[in-house]
Amino acid sequence: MIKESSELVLQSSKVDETLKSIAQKVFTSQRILPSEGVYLFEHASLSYLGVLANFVREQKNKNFVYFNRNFHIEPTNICVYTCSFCAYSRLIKQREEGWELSIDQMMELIKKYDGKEVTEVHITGGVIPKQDLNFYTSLFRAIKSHRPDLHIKALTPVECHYIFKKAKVSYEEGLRLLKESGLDSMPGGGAEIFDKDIRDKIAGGKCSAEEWLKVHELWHSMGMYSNATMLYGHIETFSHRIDHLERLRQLQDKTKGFNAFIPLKFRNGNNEMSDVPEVSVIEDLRNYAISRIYLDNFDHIKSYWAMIGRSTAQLSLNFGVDDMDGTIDDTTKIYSMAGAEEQNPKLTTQELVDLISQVKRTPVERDTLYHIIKEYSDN
Ligand code: V47
Ligand code: SF4
Repeated sequence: MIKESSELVLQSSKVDETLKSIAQKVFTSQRILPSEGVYLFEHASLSYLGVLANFVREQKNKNFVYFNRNFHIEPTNICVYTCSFCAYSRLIKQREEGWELSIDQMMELIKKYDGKEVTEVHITGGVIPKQDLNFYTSLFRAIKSHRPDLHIKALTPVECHYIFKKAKVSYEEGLRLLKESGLDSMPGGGAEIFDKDIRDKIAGGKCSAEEWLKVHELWHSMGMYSNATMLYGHIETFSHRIDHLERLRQLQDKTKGFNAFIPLKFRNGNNEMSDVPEVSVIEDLRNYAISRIYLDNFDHIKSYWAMIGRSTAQLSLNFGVDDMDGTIDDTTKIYSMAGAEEQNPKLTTQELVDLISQVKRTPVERDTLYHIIKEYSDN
């Protein structure tokens, strides 16, 4: 009889005892320790990680791979911060390449989708004084009064921290005002890497790890949901990655408010870290797999195809990933400016369905909160 891959993994004589004991934990749904997470990064082969991550993915999401119909609005690409990995931050010196959208201009973008089946607008970008708390509450009200069904996923703790401080309101009060004006959920950006030394080096000046986590915790305590990200593959070590995942896992234990975790591969185009080489696709897949294994309390791991490219995103579906983000419709510039393969990120629903079907998974269109809109079972 052909053996299950999980049995083969446990019986293989070529695999060391620590890896076998980690596999035993994963196959019996026990949580792995931070030291075991680091061990996986240092010692496990890609195929070994694939078997473990696939097991966890299947337990949580069966054969489903999710996507949604969304578009982005980036209100500005000018920023008071100067994160060294960001292709936007250089623009403060070169303002002629910058844009600053008014509420009316953003409403024009929203109106372009009138009559189209999109379910989510993702709004995030640089941070500038003009786009303050009042600006965002007015924007969200305008969107909701034009199109109440459109889910607004907007603003990271980086933007919240800045606009709340400027408006002299507490995090609690600021989040309450955003929720009242129509904010539905929060994207995962701005997390970068939580370790203080590395964060100070690459993203110094913006909100701290503790502040990022606090904003999400308070948002969750209001019954609201959000995502989490990790920027990897630059100057961090494997221990820094596990430290990041551990802090997310602890907060998720407390609140259960995170929907998805999205690893973001550092891209080195047009930024101050262009001398730092990008990691390989193998490393991307290993990182997806270990994230899936480690974050046992996150339902979804997303590969953001606009940043990683559609081929790697498709491959990642064999390494723990169950979500491919959305159609995007060529509405985001932050990755194309940083050198990502996808210079005009746009996929039709059919193209997403095909990418997912090709790896023999069931494509499922979802809304932002993972309610199923349509299952494409015939593909
Ligand atoms: O916080 C900026 C990252 C993030 C680079 O929640 C870079 O569904 C790599 O968070 N190389 C913003 N990454 C995007 C983001 C996101 C994207 C898609 C979906 C969701 C979601 C969230 O982009 C920033 C930063 O970590 N970033 N520059 C770069 N050169
Ligand atoms: Fe500004 Fe965000 Fe870029 Fe940092 S990553 S410079 S906060 S836009």
